[in-house]
Amino acid sequence: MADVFRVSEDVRAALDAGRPVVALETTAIAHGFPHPRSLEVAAGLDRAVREGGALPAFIGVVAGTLTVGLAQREVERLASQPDAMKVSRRDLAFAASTGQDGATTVAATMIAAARAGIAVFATGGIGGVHRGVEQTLDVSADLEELGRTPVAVVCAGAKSILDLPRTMEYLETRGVPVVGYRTGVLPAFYVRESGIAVPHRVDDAAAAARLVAAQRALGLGAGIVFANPLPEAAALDPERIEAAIADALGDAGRAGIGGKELTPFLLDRIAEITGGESLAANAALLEGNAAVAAGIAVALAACRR
Ligand code: PSU
Ligand code: MN
Repeated sequence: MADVFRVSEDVRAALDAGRPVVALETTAIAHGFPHPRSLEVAAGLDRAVREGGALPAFIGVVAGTLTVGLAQREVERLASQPDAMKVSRRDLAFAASTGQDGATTVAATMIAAARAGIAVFATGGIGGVHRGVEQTLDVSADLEELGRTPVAVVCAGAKSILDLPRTMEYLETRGVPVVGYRTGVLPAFYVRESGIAVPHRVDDAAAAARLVAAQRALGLGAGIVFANPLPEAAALDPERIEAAIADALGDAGRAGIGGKELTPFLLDRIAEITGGESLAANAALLEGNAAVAAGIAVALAACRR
């Protein structure tokens, strides 16, 4: 069996030297965008992190090895496989033992980042409590991971394909700080405001880094959600997107989609219904989050020095 875990040399060297590193996931790329758009999005994320002064560390599973700091050809390999396994916590050992390729979710990416010693991670939106949870018990493993793994996750909130009030309740129960980045309201991915207040707010990278440092110094064990609204210019019309989400949820129900297939199914349908507008918003918010994460990683490296 190949090694189950590997950190690339450049990421290892940066971490050992105390230089800023930002983890990036691969599910949002491989399953969130059609090829070859996925390649452009990955390149844009890489650039945004570097321009922010940090080293990007894409995370994914390559031939069974959970890898932190994928080489460009490995990112391209995952981004070219829309049917690569979607790997969350429960799938990691199976992917390793069978030598498969896999794109890691927020949960699996947090696990790898924490193990490598990376404190800051940028994604698009976290998973959450699904609408209809009373029937399905569908709660993303991302929320459990946030409750137990000390990695700060910069995201654009969560999509309203989810039950956002219940997602916030769950995060509170699991002791996860949800922190608005320059906002007091939880963003809802394609739109800047969900109408739900967040318990905490920071207004710059230095304040965010102090919070990360305090959370770690207290040994609380949980992650942190930094919720960063997407750029104004990229935001979609709230009524249109809600209608698209309602249609997509209806289609999923009729098609009997559930489990790990549900999130990618909904994202695909929303992209179709909005004629690709949702993909443009998704790409813009990923880049915005990568830039904010880089700023936090740089400030964190400075406050550790
Ligand atoms: N939400 C998005 N875009 C995504 C995902 C979630 O808006 O790409 C992906 C992330 O990788 C997240 C995963 O970790 O889906 C959650 O899947 P599930 O709901 O099956 O736990
Ligand atoms: Mn689920």
